[in-house]
Amino acid sequence: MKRDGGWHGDAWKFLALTATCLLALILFNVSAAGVRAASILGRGALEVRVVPAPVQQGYVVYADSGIPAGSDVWTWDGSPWNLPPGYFDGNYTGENPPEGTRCFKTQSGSGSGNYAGWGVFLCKPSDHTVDLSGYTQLKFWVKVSEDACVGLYVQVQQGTRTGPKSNMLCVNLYGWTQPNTWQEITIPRSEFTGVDFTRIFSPFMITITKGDATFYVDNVRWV
Ligand SMILES: [Ca+2]
Repeated sequence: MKRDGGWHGDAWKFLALTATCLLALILFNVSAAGVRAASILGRGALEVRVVPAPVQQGYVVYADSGIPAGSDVWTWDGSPWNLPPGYFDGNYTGENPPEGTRCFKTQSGSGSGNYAGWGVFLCKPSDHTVDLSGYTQLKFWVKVSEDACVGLYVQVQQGTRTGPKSNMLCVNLYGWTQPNTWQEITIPRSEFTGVDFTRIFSPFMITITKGDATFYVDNVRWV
């Protein structure tokens, strides 16, 4: 019994010593890392910045990174009908946009029947198309007043600049719930009718059908 007890006692001592050594080693390494971090940061705390994995954005139509290669932004307003022109700024830095630092600001001129809109068109060096049939949703952010929201429509166009346009989809039916704040809009591709999504010339057009109205758009993409 005594001998057994002694053997067990030695074993426990050995195990305890080993555990103590391991703990000391771990503490030393943690402490060393802490000292290194502290000397790098000039602080007493170790700070680790966690960066999320890049999100696959899909087909980006408009973002801080730009518009698709071979495309251009076209705008329209009531000026051909002698109505006051609209105002457009595709690099607007106000309004604290949800993506990056820039968004697209549009203001329609005054007058009943006035309107203002813009879109992205695959027109360089000549009209061409993109196959968007592999994407299921159009997503973008919008900021607009309540009265203007009911007159804000999205469309796409097929083929060429003279090709057929889809139906007009009103933004307020697809996720818009609050005025004058950034709202993410999601429109299922199946909501668009009248165009062949394997041959899209304009992947995004947006128009306010109202005078004296302002709206902002950001991060337009097909996902
Ligand atoms: Ca942006």
